[in-house]
Amino acid sequence: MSTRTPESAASTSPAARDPRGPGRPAPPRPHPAVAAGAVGVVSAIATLAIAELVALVVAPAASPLLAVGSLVIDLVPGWVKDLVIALFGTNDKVVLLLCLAVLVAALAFLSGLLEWRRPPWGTVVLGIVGVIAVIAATTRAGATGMWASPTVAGVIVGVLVLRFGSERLSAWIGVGSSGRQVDSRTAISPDPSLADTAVSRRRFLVFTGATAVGALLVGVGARVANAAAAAADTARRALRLPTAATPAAPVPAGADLGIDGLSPVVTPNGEFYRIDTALQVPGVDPATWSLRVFGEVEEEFELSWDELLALPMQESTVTLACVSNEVGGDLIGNALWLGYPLRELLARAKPREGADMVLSRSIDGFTAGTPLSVLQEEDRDSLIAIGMNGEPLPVEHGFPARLVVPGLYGYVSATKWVVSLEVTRFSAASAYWTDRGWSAEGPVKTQSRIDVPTNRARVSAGTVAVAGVAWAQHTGIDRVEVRVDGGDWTEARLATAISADTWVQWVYEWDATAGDHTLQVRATDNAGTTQGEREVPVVPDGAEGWHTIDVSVS
Ligand SMILES: Nc1nc2c(c(=O)[nH]1)N[C@H]1C(S)=C(S)[C@@H](COP(=O)(O)O)O[C@H]1N2
Ligand SMILES: [Mo]
Repeated sequence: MSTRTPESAASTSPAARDPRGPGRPAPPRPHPAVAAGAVGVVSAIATLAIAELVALVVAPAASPLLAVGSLVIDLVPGWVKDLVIALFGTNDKVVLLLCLAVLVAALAFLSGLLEWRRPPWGTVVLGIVGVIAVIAATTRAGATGMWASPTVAGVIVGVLVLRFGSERLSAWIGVGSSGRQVDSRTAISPDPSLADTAVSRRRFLVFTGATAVGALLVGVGARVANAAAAAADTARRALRLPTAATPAAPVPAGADLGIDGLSPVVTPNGEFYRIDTALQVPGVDPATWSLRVFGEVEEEFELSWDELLALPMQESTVTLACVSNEVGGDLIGNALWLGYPLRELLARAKPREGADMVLSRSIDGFTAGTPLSVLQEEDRDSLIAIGMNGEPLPVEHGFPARLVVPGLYGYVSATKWVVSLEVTRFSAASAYWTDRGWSAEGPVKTQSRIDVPTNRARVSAGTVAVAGVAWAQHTGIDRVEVRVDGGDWTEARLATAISADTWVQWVYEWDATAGDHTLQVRATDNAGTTQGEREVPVVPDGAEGWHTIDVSVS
């Protein structure tokens, strides 16, 4: 349909004139059934857009589009598949998607028409399609009940669009019962004057047009992000990690004291803390991933995923800590990383004289600035890591590749979803958190934490195991001391540390007497530094102070 200006309307043919009007030309009307069907199509687009958006948060594979497509592939009889493949070859998936699109468009058109002519039958059609999509989504491999939520949210929004759109259409050209009659109960103006018609026409067009544009933008954006996440997921599942050319020494016997409630010496991936600025975890397909090494170097280069995998890998157990970890906090974890030494990559790039920083960048724009000299140290296992505790990096921990640097807080070193390393200078570049008030350099501070008993616990009198972890990555812990009610410091027993790059468990057998008591811990590292009493907030370079808990003994 076209819009007309008053000037062009003057020459309009009599056929376009409203027979009821005072001789002025009426705005053009679409065929009512076409407009009603269009409402159905817009409602379907809105349904799919919202579903894709929710699937982004829930699980990429929970998208009804994907779920129904996969269900159809599973249900289609073999001879149809053979026929389609014979006719279209490797384009069979494209054909399937096109068939689905035609089917969805036809159903959408029908639902719009029905909602206008015989409400609420359009809603019923949308509901039935929704139920089929929910079944498809919740019966997929690995699905949970939550996988219904994208479809449910989409259908709710779709129904609203369908009803509202039909109402606006009725207000403009009347209710479509039997295609002719006008129902005065639902039509806002059953016999509209020309002015009313123009207003309701505009309202209808604005609503359907704006909804269509908004839903298309949201839907296409969410689908693209979902496709990336799904590709990353599939690639991760298919990945077999290379074996380490330099394996880590096994975890020494006696590294884990096996005390109930004490943090395990190696943190399982599912329990590992997660900190990042990503609202939506970036989905990075290794097939399209590469690492660019550039800046103040003699030899810029780009490393593909296959090239990285072919390099001799090294394993190292390293405790990662967040600068935002409060005294006693849990933003710290210890894992076995598999990766390639950054020192080797930098040696290949040949940094120029005067460069002192490596600015690593994530695919989502996050940056960290790490001292070049730290990354070049021979005896420090700074890695570009692809494995975590024997698995490919979990997507939320940086798949396909991230940095791990022993002894530095994550915000200055541990870039996840890393895509480039720029050799530069602290005087020339600043990283994400440095621009937000945090210190440019972030060496980990020596710290200790009491895990058991927990703060305000009630324990029985007698021998109580007071236990926890202590860390001073890349320096190592020399001793841990505990004191009760501000008394003398007593040395706790240290477990065997995996290495100076990891935390170490400790335990103190406390002879607890009835009453309320305060327990405190402090660690001394291998450089001779003992944690001080002074409390320092996390901003700008990490918290300080003694972890202190209260327990009640009876
Ligand atoms: N891309 C990206 N990488 C990042 C961050 C981020 O926000 N984005 N946060 C960093 C911070 S502050 C920390 S403490 C560690 C946390 O890593 P984890 O989530 O694997 O525990 O990742 C670092 N790497
Ligand atoms: Mo952090």
